[in-house]
Amino acid sequence: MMLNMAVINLRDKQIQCKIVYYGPGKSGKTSSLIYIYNILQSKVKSKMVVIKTEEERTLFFDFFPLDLGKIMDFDVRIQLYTVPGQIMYASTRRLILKGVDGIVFVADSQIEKRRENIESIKDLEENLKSGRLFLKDIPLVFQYNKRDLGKQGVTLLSVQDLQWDLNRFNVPYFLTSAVEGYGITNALRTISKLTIQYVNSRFTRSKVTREDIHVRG
Ligand SMILES: Nc1nc2c(ncn2[C@@H]2O[C@H](COP(=O)(O)OP(=O)(O)O)[C@@H](O)[C@H]2O)c(=O)[nH]1
Ligand SMILES: [Mg+2]
Repeated sequence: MMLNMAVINLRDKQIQCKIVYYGPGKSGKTSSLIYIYNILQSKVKSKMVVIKTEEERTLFFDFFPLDLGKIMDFDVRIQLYTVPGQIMYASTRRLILKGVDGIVFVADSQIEKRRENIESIKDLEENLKSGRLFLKDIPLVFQYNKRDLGKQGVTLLSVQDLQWDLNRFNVPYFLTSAVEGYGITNALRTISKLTIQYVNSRFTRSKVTREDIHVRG
């Protein structure tokens, strides 16, 4: 059996976990990652890689969450990815979800984005299913983003509406602004903890054999 999960690097004694920022186009996924990249600087291991398409920036980088503990005896390295939201990039979204260990769903709080948020969470579930994964099994948190727009007179979805529409499994949610920079680190910290627990329990519960591990190095 191939475990569809974290990569172990035996030489460096690292386990690499993958967290994907998912959501509709323009909800603030890239902005959230850029914000995180800037505040994490000292812990960031790699350069940010930007995959620029005509309309969107998709990117990833990794960092060491040094204060969140180890998995077994291994150092944890977390990779953060965003997906492109546009319809034309459906295959890219599926690809980026391969081997996902945790998800931050970035919803756009603007009232006119209600349908797009709902469609995006359905799209997420379907894309996971095509990789034989189920949303209920994977660590997940929500960012209800762009809360700052309320001050500018933009009508926002209420937390209740967002919860009702999106958060079927009642996982943690955070009111965030990628522009003003609040809520985002809390969301990251929570998903990092949940992801480390999840990877840990999967490694310790299953009898891991060599084929289960994508050995690098
Ligand atoms: N007011 C406000 N604008 C935001 C926020 N997050 C992102 N944006 C803006 O929304 C647009 C799309 O953001 P981007 O991060 O590229 O969205 P992505 O498609 O989900 O990656 C950009 O113009 C951002 O500046 C937020 O929290 N508040
Ligand atoms: Mg983007």
